[in-house]
Amino acid sequence: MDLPPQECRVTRRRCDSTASVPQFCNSPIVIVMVGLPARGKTYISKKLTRYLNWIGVPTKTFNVGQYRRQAVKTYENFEFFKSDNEEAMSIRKACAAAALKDVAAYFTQEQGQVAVFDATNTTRERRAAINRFAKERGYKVFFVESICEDPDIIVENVKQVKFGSPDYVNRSMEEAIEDFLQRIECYKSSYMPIDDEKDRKLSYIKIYEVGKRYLVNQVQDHIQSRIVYYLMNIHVTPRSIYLSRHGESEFNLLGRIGGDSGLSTSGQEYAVALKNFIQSQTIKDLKVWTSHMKRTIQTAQALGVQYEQWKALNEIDAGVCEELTYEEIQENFPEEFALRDQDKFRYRYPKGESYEDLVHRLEPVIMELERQENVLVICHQAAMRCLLAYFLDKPADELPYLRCPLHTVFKLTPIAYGCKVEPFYLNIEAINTHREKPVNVDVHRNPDEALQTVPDHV
Ligand code: BKE
Ligand code: F6P
Repeated sequence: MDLPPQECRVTRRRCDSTASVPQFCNSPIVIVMVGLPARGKTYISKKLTRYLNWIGVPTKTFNVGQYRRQAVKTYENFEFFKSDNEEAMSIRKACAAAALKDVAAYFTQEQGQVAVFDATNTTRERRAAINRFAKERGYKVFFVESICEDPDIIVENVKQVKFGSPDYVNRSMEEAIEDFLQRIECYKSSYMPIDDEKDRKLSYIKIYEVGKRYLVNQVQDHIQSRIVYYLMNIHVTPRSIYLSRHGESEFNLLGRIGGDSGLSTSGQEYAVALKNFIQSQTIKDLKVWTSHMKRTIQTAQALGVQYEQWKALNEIDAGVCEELTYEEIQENFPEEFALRDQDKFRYRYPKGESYEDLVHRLEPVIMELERQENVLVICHQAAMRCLLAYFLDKPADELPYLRCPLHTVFKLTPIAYGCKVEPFYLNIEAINTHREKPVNVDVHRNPDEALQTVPDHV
């Protein structure tokens, strides 16, 4: 049987295929979570999804628990999860099937590339069914199993995330813990961990005790290798990450972008204010990172502690527009100026960089931030927007417009599945360098509109 050549995802080149299942040049991947309840499956799913989206791989999590809460509006107690509860069992099966159907729609209709199937998937039958579903459609499957027996970690999980779940509204913490521990028991009799021998053909990573040990098997491609690397670098030790731009620079005062100027008088005052702020926070083993640019190094020097310079943290390279004001760019390069407003994330300055380039340059910084504990990163407007977008899960179209005013520290603290963000304006006046997305991007019709800005602190 002759089938038409399949269109290649991503590159859009065409490649030949004669098989009866779709043969993508770049097959979609289903990441299948495996493990008892309260083993961090949702945590890993959400975090991995956020990372993959940030590096430009369209990814979505499908949490079967959410489908179950849609199907059964009020959760009574753990008895729903008993293996002999046939009615509940058929509802749970239907929910898993509905979620899988949505996975397929995500790949075919929404250009998704990775789907994270977040459910317990603790039986070999269930995993085999998912595998069949995927193989029939030409998807690759990668299992991520979390194995953890530490009772303190499990109770802490219930306290941090399960207690706040819709299942336990109007229940006390004690009731929630009690019920959830019994819920875990319901799964134990049928749980078949991924087996070294029986499952030797599957692609998987088994994570033991929140990352103390790993077992990796049959990694099939680049993305799976990135996933494994990422999962081997994350940790759950409490910590905070502080993000700040350098103090106001001489070029900021002149409205010029890029360059390598030093701090203005007000910028130097900020460096001192930052030192006092950091001291007031009493942070254990704080590491300080800067870029290779004078303005971040001068800001760090005022702190009087060791710092590490990262070239990857340098500001976006504006190429031929370096050292110009926005007005001068609009005058000298009107087409370029208009193009940037049309797609600020993908727009690349001639002989310079785009925000997309910047995200790729910053990926090793993010990976190392995942490995570290308390870190203060002193960087630049565009670089800070990219880092912030990772932590706050902001999409590419919002990223270049995130507000990162001068003289303001953002304190990021992981909580539950996300990240708490607290901005601290250190009360040293500074120029506003934020340029709004113009309401009307057709700059030829109304050239002034593209230059409108609003102050940061209103
Ligand atoms: C690196 N993790 O691999 C990891 N494990 O509650 C494996 N119980 C597992 C985890 C993290 C990294 C994350 C959580 C968790 C867990 C066992 C857990 C977790 C952390 C915060 C909120 C909810 C779950
Ligand atoms: O104006 C300060 C600055 O850091 C410039 O060096 C850089 O080109 C610019 O901000 C990035 O912001 P935007 O992408 O909004 O132009």
